[in-house]
Amino acid sequence: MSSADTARPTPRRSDFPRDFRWGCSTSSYQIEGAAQEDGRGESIWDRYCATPGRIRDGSSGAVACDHYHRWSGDLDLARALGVGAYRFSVAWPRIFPDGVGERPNQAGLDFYSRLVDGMLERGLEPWATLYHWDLPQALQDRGGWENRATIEAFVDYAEAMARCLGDRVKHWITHNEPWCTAFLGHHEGIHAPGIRDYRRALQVCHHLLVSHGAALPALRGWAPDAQVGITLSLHPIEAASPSAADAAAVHRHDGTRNRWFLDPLYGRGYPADIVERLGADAPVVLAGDFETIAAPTDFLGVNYYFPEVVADAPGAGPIATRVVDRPGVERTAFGWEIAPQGLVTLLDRIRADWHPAAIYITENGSTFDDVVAPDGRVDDPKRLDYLARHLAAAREALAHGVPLKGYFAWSLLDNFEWAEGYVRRFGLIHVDYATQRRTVKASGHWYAGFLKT
Ligand code: IFM
Repeated sequence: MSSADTARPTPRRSDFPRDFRWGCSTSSYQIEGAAQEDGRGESIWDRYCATPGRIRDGSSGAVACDHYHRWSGDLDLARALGVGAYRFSVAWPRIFPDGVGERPNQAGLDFYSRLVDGMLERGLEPWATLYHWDLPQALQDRGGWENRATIEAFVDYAEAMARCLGDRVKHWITHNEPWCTAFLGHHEGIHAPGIRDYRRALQVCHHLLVSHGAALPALRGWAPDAQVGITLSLHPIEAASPSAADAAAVHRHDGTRNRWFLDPLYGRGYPADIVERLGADAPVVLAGDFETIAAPTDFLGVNYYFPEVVADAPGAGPIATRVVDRPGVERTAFGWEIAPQGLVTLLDRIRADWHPAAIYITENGSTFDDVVAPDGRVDDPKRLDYLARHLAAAREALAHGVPLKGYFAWSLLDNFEWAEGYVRRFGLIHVDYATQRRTVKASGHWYAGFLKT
């Protein structure tokens, strides 16, 4: 048992290097709303949400936190928490409503320009993510990420953003969690665009990775002094039992969850054991693709939420593994296991196996059923505890020599949690969606206090 897993550790900011980045993350579709304003085009999430039964509460991001109109107050709140960095994403359909075009939509560029200026005025370092899942529907109509032409469209979009913001944004993330786009969106079908086909998901995944590398020259060209990376959702994978079959299942599962992304990004191509297993389902890879994917980056963004425990499951899906619930462990309201020590395991392993120059935790957070008390306060002891324990885990990883350079809490605000709608609240700040009133939760006050120490 390490300090991260004991009751509630008391990490202090002074335990971390002085230049460690402290921030909060959000994403465009989850907070902005204003889905039809200033020339924004339709995104795949607008279309997906309009299909009955897709979203648990039947909602959409059409209004969300109305951040498009309330961004200034939201940045004030971020500043008041004491974070030094703010990670946001750009809605591609605000920039190219049809996905492509000769000229970007000026009103869309202006919005992000104002937003970035607002951050800089408040001493918040802007961290821009280019793709956090809101693909223009017009591109989906032409095959979406399955169509190789979307890579080129992404590069043009990346260039438009870097031309516009490259003088002020010094940290760029090409993609957020390509695993989710590819496999939740095209295999499990529980995210937009709602396709269920493993082979197609693998091809989508390949195009996402190629587009990441293909966009780097444009970003570096227009923002030469910027740091550029990609954010992955990664998990430590554990065996459900000591059996050899479960150990082999762990290796396969890790092969699709973690190695499938990290190996090509760090110059090794796709893992041979998985390619062999996929056979004819393996993606079409063109000459030069692996060189493109492996273009050097400045940092790796890691989103950590939970470990996965897997068992061998012959016949269950393409890699014959089954995720099982470890009994008797603490969980968030989403059912995700709370395992701060998993963060240490994961970071140690990334350092040992892929040696990134710098790692940022670009998301980490939890959802609980928060309520506003009659006195107007939101007491969320479990989220506070989660945060303190994960910061202690980050401290432990640093002590092991992991090149961890920053931590971004997910999320600044409660927001639209994709297929779960507004049922799940991940914010350090509570949002009353009927009134758009913001209330800093106890966990937010705790984070602010931590940042002041
Ligand atoms: O809300 C999401 C976010 O968009 C991507 N990472 C995980 C979060 C919680 O599910």
